[in-house]
Amino acid sequence: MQQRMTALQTEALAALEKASTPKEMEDWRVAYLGRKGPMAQLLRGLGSLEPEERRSAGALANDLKTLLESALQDKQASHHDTAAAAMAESQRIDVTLPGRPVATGRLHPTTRMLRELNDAFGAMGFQVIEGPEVEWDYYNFEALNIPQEHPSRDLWDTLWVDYQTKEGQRSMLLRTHTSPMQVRYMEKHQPPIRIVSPGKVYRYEATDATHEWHFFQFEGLAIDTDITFADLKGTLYEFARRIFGVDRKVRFRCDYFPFVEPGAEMAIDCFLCNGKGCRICGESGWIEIMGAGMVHPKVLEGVGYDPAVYTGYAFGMGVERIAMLKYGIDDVRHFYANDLRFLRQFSGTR
Ligand code: FA5
Repeated sequence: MQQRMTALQTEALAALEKASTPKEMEDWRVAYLGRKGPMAQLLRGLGSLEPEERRSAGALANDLKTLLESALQDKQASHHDTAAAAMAESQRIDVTLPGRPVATGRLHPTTRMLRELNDAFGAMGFQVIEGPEVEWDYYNFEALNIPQEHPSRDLWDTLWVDYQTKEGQRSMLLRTHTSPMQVRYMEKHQPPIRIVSPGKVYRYEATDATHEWHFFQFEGLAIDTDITFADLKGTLYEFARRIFGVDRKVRFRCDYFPFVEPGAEMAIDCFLCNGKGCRICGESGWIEIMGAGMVHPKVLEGVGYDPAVYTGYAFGMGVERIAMLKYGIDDVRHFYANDLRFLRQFSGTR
């Protein structure tokens, strides 16, 4: 019996020596320590021995079993250490290397300008509201006193969005200005009203240094009893002072918009030539930044307000034009050309 055990020990340890992968070690365990293996057979064979012999042989067999089990454990542990060391070596991280800089995002100049405008008018008591870019003809034109076939529709070259319904083809449009928000808001609210509405607008027109085919406008509307043109001018002077500082010159001139009466255009002296006349300002010395005026009685009646009781003013400015004046940008087409060299000059993140 003892000889069998010694032979088994020698053979098993020699076989374990050869096992080098976890799979081979597991195969070895099944072969030598498994239920059908020689160790199990040996233990079963103890039952046929005389009691005296059985006791000493049993102790030896248990010792052998413990020896083989711990030999396997040692082998598995040392394999694990070697594998971990190899992995640590192959995936080594050099903590002394300098880090890669993380690129910081910046706000687009239009976003910065919109936030400044919201802040300036917010401080003057205006509430900010937003509305849809795809709009009905009714809000973009009809309700603003611009009926079908009215020649003033030519002021805004329109991009149409046609779509099919069960009843046939219908048309919507990409709003040509933010003025539809005047009507949308007045329909749902009663005076007093003091709102501004920033948003994107689209026009089917050729581009140049001061004209894009899509740009942002910033609409303003105030309705109450006793609002006069002086309130409009006072508000816009205050806006110019807050955005451009006290030294900038402001000019109002008569202008025509079907939804205001009287109508005006506001211009700021050109940042590039300081009013002398250049390519940017079309040699006039002035850059037009907005249309404005007193809300037309027909627009008020259309939303159910009595023009004998309520008056109000409205204005709509070009946000990129304001940004051009404020930051000295000489071509509106830079804004959406996605040239990082241009965009990186605006470092603000607020
Ligand atoms: C309007 O769109 C009127 N809705 C403004 C208005 C509102 C008048 C309320 C009265 C009362 P206008 O088409 O002039 O008006 O555009 C307003 C401003 O948008 C212009 O002063 C200019 O600053 C800017 N703008 C107009 N066209 C372009 C363009 N193609 N590219 C960039 N900015 C433009």
